[in-house]
Amino acid sequence: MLTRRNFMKAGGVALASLAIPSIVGFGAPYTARVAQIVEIFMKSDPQGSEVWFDPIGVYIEPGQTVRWIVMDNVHTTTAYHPKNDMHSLRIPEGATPWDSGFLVNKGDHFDLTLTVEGVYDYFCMPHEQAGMVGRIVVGKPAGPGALSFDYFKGKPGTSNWKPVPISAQKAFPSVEVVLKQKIVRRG
Ligand SMILES: [Cu+2]
Repeated sequence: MLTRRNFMKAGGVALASLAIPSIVGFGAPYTARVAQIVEIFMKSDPQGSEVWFDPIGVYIEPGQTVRWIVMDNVHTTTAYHPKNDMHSLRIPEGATPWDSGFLVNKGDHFDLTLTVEGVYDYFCMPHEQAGMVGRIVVGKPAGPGALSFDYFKGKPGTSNWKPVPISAQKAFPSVEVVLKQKIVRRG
């Protein structure tokens, strides 16, 4: 029989290191906190002139799941990766790129579990030029997403990569701010 004491011996320490009270709130029971999914809402004003991810920056532990949810308008969550229409690489080299495709109806969502540590930059396909981008830091910040937007200039095999538009560059929260605040809302 698995007593509470044995359970704590078996997994208590590892579970404790995954708990992030600042993201999930202090009221949740211990076990619920460990499994918490971090939600990112995809928003728009009624005219569609203002569009954004809320929050725009999040910090998670390796193995945690992020869920993007449509509130208004039509959006995608798409990794900065050459496999996505030759966009420049801004997720860790060892990570799998994602593209949700169009999420159309309110409540439509896309889940992603991130295990490779590093910085993950992503955009919304129809709204990248409007600055609809976001940043996730998983564990230790590292990889291309932690570098400048033009880090690949002159490197072999990257001449057809699309740089992040200036309007979108300006929207990203810095890695430092994401690490400090854990959840970053649009300024
Ligand atoms: Cu969008």
